[in-house]
Amino acid sequence: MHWQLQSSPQSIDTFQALTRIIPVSADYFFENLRKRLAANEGRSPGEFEHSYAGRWQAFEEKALSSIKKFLAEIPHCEFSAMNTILNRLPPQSHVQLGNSFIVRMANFLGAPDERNVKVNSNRGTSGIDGTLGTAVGAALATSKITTFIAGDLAFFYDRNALWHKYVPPNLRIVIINNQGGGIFRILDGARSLPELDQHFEVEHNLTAKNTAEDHNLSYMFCDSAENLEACLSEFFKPSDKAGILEVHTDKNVNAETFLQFKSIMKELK
Ligand SMILES: Cc1ncc(C[n+]2csc(CCOP(=O)(O)OP(=O)(O)O)c2C)c(N)n1
Repeated sequence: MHWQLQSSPQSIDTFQALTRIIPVSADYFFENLRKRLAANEGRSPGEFEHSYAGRWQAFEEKALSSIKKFLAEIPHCEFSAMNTILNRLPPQSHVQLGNSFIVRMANFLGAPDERNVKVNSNRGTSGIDGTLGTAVGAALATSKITTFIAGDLAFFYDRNALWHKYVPPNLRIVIINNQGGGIFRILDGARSLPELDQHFEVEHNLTAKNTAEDHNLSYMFCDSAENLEACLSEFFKPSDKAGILEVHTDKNVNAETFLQFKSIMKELK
């Protein structure tokens, strides 16, 4: 069964598996579910809350400490770079995530709560098109630093979004450049196909340097953890123009590191 809790009656059935829409808020639903389940078993609602939330939190802590240990041991790669970037985002700033592996990494790692960062994304049906255009619009609608984080293909697909006179100075673009569609090197199925390099990953050697020059944006390049730290100290400073930070990573190291991460997470179960 797949129940959806939502106040609007409109059906959004992403996975084509919806069996019921319950038109109430999640808070209302869970509060009442807990009371009723407790009453059925002759227990107090507090007891229910305690055992479930406690188990969840214990598991969360276990996962967080494994992720922390893993991040401390891995070489420079997209996972470590993403973690560094998320942890250096200016407090109260806005983030716009590109699709493909970027949004998945952000989902695994999370932005630190204490930074109170607002995270947006065109998740939709995972299109890598149009995300830079959305980020430019989002940055125009606020004076806060708005950081767009995307893979190289998503960035290059949509670089014409910078071709006008209104690119705002609060926009920061981080490109994690693994020279192609890196996600296909880690997806089961695609990664073992003979067409992987040429037709899925579509390797290239572009950098964003010329695009930055074309549109008068500042440009930084880094390819190590040390460079990245140094660049980030400058990158988020207020400036009179938008900027691009390009982070190069090695596709094979990325794939190995992610598979290692996956096996660590599986062992947690
Ligand atoms: C408009 C569009 N075309 C094609 C795809 C298929 N696709 C999914 S991920 C991906 C590669 C994305 O590469 P990149 O943005 O560099 O991110 P990475 O996979 O390296 O994280 C492609 C082409 C898509 N999702 N959307």
